[in-house]
Amino acid sequence: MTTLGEALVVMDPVSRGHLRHVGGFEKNLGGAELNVAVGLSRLGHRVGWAGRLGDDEFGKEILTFARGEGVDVSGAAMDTEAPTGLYFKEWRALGQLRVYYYRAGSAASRMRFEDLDLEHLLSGEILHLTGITPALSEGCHDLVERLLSAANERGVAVSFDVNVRWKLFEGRDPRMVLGPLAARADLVFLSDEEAELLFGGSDPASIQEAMPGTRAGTVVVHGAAGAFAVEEGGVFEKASYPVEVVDTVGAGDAFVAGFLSGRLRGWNAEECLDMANACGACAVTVPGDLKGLPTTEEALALMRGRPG
Ligand code: KDG
Repeated sequence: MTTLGEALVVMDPVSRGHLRHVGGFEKNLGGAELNVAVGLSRLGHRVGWAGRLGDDEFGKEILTFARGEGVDVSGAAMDTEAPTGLYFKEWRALGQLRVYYYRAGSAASRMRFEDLDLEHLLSGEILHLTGITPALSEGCHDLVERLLSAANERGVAVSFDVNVRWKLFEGRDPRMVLGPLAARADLVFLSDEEAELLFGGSDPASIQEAMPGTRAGTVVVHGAAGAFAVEEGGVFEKASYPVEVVDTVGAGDAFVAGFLSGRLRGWNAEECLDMANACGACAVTVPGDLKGLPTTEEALALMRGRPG
């Protein structure tokens, strides 16, 4: 399976409070699609990540890290004229999270459909994309549209995590950009808020009503309490695993990795949801966007009631 998107350096503050009062940062890595790729690799799958990185220290760090995690990065391009993007997290009072992006004009925002190695990207059973990429630039929006068409034509299943990043949509309506893209994916992941935005409701009945207007065979809505999947065969629900929450950023990507892992193993929707919840639960117990992504053994231990 393959994925494409922007990988970022993540600056995690060493203390809570406004960033102007924070004395230092821990440098980590993230980017929704990279998180999913690393998650799938840890779960034992062959996965390729494609993207564009600055030909700088951070870009080299991301490549080295992804390779070390067993992710195929042969679809990654290096840009000598634009930097690798980064973002800072800020944990305000009461655990409220803010993010500050330094990714405008990044190497990834300069990705173009014409530069893609389509054979490589469409070589797997599933291509995973997110709503972050089309928000990066007009060129990236065009890339996602054309990549979706190519995957649809070739019969490669597209997984699409809506992942609305409001800050990237200033002055634009995310519904206009993300709605038509999500409608062309075979498997769609949404939070409650995103389901309200694109499907007009976050309950199974609203999803069931909206689904015939889309290509999706499976729509998954996930939140802190649990998740449900809507398919032709019905609605399947699974509650979350209760764990000590340390950092929720990246939990959605861990969930997606778990669900896709189930799919690649040929599991049914309930089993996929269970794996997804277990991966999400593991991820939130460790600080950082992708450090807590579990191995298969760790996820299965939680699912079998034996956290290891
Ligand atoms: O889902 C986690 C991601 O949001 C994070 O790793 C960074 O991709 C990112 C983004 O655009 O916010």
